[in-house]
Formats: sequence, structure tokens, C-alpha cells
Amino acid sequence: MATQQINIPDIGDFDSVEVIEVLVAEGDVVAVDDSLVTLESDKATMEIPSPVSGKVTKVTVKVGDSVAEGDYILDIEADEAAAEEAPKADAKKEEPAKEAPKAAAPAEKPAPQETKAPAPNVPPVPKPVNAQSMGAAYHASPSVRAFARKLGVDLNAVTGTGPKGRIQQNDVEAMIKSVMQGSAAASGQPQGGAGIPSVPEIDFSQFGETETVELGRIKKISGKFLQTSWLNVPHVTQFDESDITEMDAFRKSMKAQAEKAGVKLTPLVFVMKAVVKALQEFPNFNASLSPDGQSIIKKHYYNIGVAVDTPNGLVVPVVRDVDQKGIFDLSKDLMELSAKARDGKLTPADMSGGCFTISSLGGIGGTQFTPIVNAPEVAIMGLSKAKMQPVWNGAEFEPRLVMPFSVSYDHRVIDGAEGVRFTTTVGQYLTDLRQLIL
Ligand code: CAO
Repeated sequence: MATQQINIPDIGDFDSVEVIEVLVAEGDVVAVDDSLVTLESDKATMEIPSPVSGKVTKVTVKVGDSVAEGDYILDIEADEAAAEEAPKADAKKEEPAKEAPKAAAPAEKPAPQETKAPAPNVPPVPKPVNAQSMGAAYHASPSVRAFARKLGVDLNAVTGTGPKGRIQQNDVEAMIKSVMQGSAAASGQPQGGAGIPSVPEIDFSQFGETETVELGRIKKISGKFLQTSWLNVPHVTQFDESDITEMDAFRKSMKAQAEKAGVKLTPLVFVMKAVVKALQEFPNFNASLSPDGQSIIKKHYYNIGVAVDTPNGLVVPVVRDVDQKGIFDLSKDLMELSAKARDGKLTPADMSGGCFTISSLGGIGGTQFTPIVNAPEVAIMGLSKAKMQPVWNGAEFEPRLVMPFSVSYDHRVIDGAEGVRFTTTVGQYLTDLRQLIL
């Protein structure tokens, strides 16, 4: 049995974050990825997962402490199998124990800690609880979290009525009440998202050989956000297409210049610029619904989330201030963020603050798809693969490069007419990039 010292991993741009919950005590047995402590800054709440399985032998933090990257929070006597799997982390046991954070040990980078995640050498990544990894947000005190946990309530599905949308105990009680009333309704129909009947459990092995493989951590987290959004947001998807013949000719003509600048231009950066210009004209798309559903919060900044496909699952890093950047800078940002995403190195800060998301499958194929809104954003664009097509110009058919795209939006905030005006506008900007400078 090897004792492993657990430190706070990379938590992004936060220097000092408050511990709002200590989820384990000495003697507790934890599995890989079990949450150890919850941290809360003014911007995000995140849980620190265990990089190993084993028994907690010492806890050096308490609620109210402030911690930073590298701070020592607890010791785990790792299971033998886990210790063998984690030679780097194991080496850490030889080091003398550092002081607890309040005793002011200088922040030190944590040792890379092996996990059961599919990619080796991925350090434990804090789980953003409300950092817009793929949607929902909540704030709740430790006692409310404990109350919800005890009753098995998913706080993502609870609407907070406290200050700044904070979830209070009565909100959790109201949710339980509505679910109970829903399941008791004579119609048998669900009254709310959490009250839907579950999919029946089936033993598939009765039909043939099966294998059960646990979902990776990112898939588990993004799945929860996607389901929350899908259950809470009344989605409409508008399909459209844009003639990008000239845009693509321009992109190709810039190839050498782009290479010199160290970037690769893809259609996505032009789409980002066209979307931002359209967001400026249609501010309802650059907004969020207030938690009580009574107001629209319009944002005067233009940060675009880009869905990135990684070996571990879907993540959405955010490109900031797209309105203020040229296409080379945007390409650079995109390349850096997608590389970070694929290496599993995104921080909660990299994934927070988005206004609108673009999911591009254009490099792969497909004709159209219906993306799920990255709530609490209100709209998301899906890009599909552009193809040469014969287009009637009034006198003859001409070969033109046409890109299909779709925009899913929250119908509580955006009406259908506004939805199609938005897609028409984005499509026109992509057809004639000159309009972007008007
Ligand atoms: N039509 C035709 N070709 C396209 C295109 C489009 N709409 N979009 C990109 N391409 C081309 C690019 O130009 C590039 O070709 P060249 O090398 O010849 O120039 C090629 O496809 C590959 O592009 P890319 O995918 O590497 O780059 P990108 O900037 O378009 O996208 C990124 C970057 C990170 C968004 C992308 O790599 C990715 O991860 N996409 C998947 C996102 C995803 O999974 N969404 C689903 C979410 S819901 O489950």
C-alpha cells in the first residue's frame, strides 16, 4: 500500500479558490474520479476528482480554506492495483509532506497523476460544475448540495430562486414535489424533465455476447449537460445553406500567407466572423434566459464556443472577443484551443464565458444535423460539409460550392421568423464576405 499525496490540479486562471465542501473524511474509501472537494470562485464551481482508488488517510483542508494549484489537500493510501497503474504518482510518496494550504506552502505544480481515463498521462482535470463545459449552471451551498445528494436530486435540473439564481433548500423541495405530483398524475404523463419514465433495463446477454465499458469522465460530464439542455430547452432547428464559392476561393488564395503566419485557414474562422456580425444585429441570439425565465440577459461581448471532438469525448473551448480579431488570430486561437482539448489540457476557464456555440462536422461529412443548444446559451450552429452543386443563375446551371448549416435555438427566447432571419443573414455574409466590413 502506497500513500499518495493529493494536490490541487490545474484549475485555470484562479489564484485562490474557496473550499466550499469537503466530500471525504479520514477512513473513507474512494474510487478513481470520486469527487474529493468542491471549490467555488465567483465564476465557477468545480469538483476535484480522485486520481486513484484507495483509502483516505489524512485530510488537510476544511470548508472555508483558500487553495490554489499545487496545494496539498489530502493523502490516499492507494489500492495496490492503482499504485501499480500510477508509477509517477507513486513516486510522490517519497517526498516529505507539504504543509496544508492555510500554512502557506508556496503553490507547487502537482505531479501528473495517472487515472483510468482512456488517454495515458492525463492529469486529473477539475470537473466544472457550472463552468459551461456543455451547458447548465448552478450555485448552491454545501448544506443544500448535501440535502440534494441525500435525496438523489440532480441540481442541474433544479431552478434556483435565491440571489443570482442560487439554489436553496426550498427549490430542491419544490423539485421533488413537482416530480412526485408528475408521477402521480392520472394521465401518467411526465410533468417535468426529471419525471420522465426511465428506459427499461434489459439483460442483453440473453441475446448474445456483450461487453460493458465505462464511459470516460468527459462523456459522463458532457452527457449530463446535454441531457439537461435537451430536457429544459424547447428546441427548434432551422436548416439553411450558403453559397461559399467566393469565400472558399479567397480562403485558398490566402493559403501561402496563412502558412507564413503559422496558421491553417479553414471555413470555420470565416463562419465565426459572419456569426458575430449577425449576433450584433440579432442580440437575442447573444443572450441567456434569466433563471426565473422572466428576462433576457443580453451580452455585450462576443465569445464563441467551438465543439471539439477529442479521443475522450466532446469539449467546448471558448474563443474570446471574436469581434475584435482577424481571421489569422482566430485561426491561431482555434488551433491552440483544439490542440489543448485533444491533449486533455483545457482548464475550466478555457471552457467558460461562451455566448454562442459552433459545432463543425464539415471536415467529416454529412448533409445536416440538429445540434443541442449549449444552455444557458440560447443558440448553436451546426456546420456540414460544403459540396459543389449545380445552381440555377437565371439563365443556366453553374457549379457552385454550397455549405449546408443549421441553427438550433431556444424557442422561449427566439421566434421562428427571427430564427430564419438570422440564418439568412449569416448565409449572406458567408456568400459575400465584403458585407462583414460594412
Ligand atoms: N465544408 C467542407 N470542408 C470543410 C468544412 C466544411 N464545412 N469545414 C472544414 N472543412 C475542411 C477543412 O478546410 C480541412 O480541409 P483542408 O485541410 O483541405 O483545408 C478539413 O475539412 C479538416 O478541417 P478540420 O476539421 O481539421 O478543421 P476545422 O477548423 O473545420 O474544425 C474543429 C476544427 C476543432 C472544430 C474540428 O477538428 C472538430 O473537432 N470537429 C468536430 C466537432 C464535433 O464533434 N461536433 C459535434 C458535436 S455534437 O456531438
